[in-house]
Amino acid sequence: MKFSVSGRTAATGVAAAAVSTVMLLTSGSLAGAAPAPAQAAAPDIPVANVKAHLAQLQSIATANGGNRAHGKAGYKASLDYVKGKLDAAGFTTTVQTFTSSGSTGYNLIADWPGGDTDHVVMSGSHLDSVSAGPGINDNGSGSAAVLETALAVSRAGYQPSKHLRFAWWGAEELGMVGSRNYVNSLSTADRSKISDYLNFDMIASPNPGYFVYDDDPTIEKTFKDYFAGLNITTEPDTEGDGRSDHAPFENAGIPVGGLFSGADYIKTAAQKDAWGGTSGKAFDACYHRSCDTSANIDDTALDHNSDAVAHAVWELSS
Ligand code: DTR
Ligand code: CA
Ligand code: ZN
Ligand code: ZN
Repeated sequence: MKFSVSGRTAATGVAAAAVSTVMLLTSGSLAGAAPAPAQAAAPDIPVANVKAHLAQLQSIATANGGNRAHGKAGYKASLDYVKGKLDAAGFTTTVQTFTSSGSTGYNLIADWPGGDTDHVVMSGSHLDSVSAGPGINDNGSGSAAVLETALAVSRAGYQPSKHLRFAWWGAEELGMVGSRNYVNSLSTADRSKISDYLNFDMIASPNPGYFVYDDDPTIEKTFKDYFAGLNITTEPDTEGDGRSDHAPFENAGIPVGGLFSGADYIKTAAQKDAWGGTSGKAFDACYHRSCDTSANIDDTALDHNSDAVAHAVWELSS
């Protein structure tokens, strides 16, 4: 695995010992106000901002053969878009490369300077789509929510006690390839420094459910308490066990959690009573299809889940 730091490729030898290669603090002014105290509550995440990122990802797919899949131009263009926003906001970004199915894959890692690097709260989402379509819900929604949360950290000048790291994974659709490469590239010591890994993969399904990963109990409670405060019922995400980028972290013994709004499973009558929408229909009928476009998004679910991402990041890192 190679590491490219802010456009320069730091050709390294064996990846295993190189995970903490030189990370060049990127230029770019911090847009935030005076640093926010660690215990401050998370800000509201403007859903309009999240939707603007989704519009950009849709445009990128449209301009690149209709998808943002691993090994295609649309994926790298998506990564360049996200990286540009983060570099401008003062993050230290690193692009990790790997090879899968004969093509180069890319992970984007963004570290927010400050905080105790022996205790890292990490949030991630896969940025790739399937080749059948633009992947706006799967998983532009998670990628855009994590991006806007990172930008909110910058705007707030947030300085939590723990270190914040954000990631956008390549080649999840090929079997969590990018995230597995990242975890495998970490030394045992660096793995042990990640106190929480939060995963967001499909969080704006058009017929949404509100599912919370039932893996680490502290992370699960953080999300469940947040939604309880909104009087929104949640259910444990049992569908997704082992099916997204939290799996390599969990297999390495790292506490994981996350949110999910549903895929091709069918919403029951009881779930319709709790969440609205349509029973007897899939949570996302465009899952892995060409119709997973900007029109395939429920704005309310996107808003609530984006705010929940920020809440958990603030809560777990303070
Ligand atoms: N977002 C899916 C992986 C996934 C996560 N949770 C579930 C539940 C049911 C089906 C699939 C999934 C993907 O990237 O393919
Ligand atoms: Ca919001
Ligand atoms: Zn998928
Ligand atoms: Zn996905």
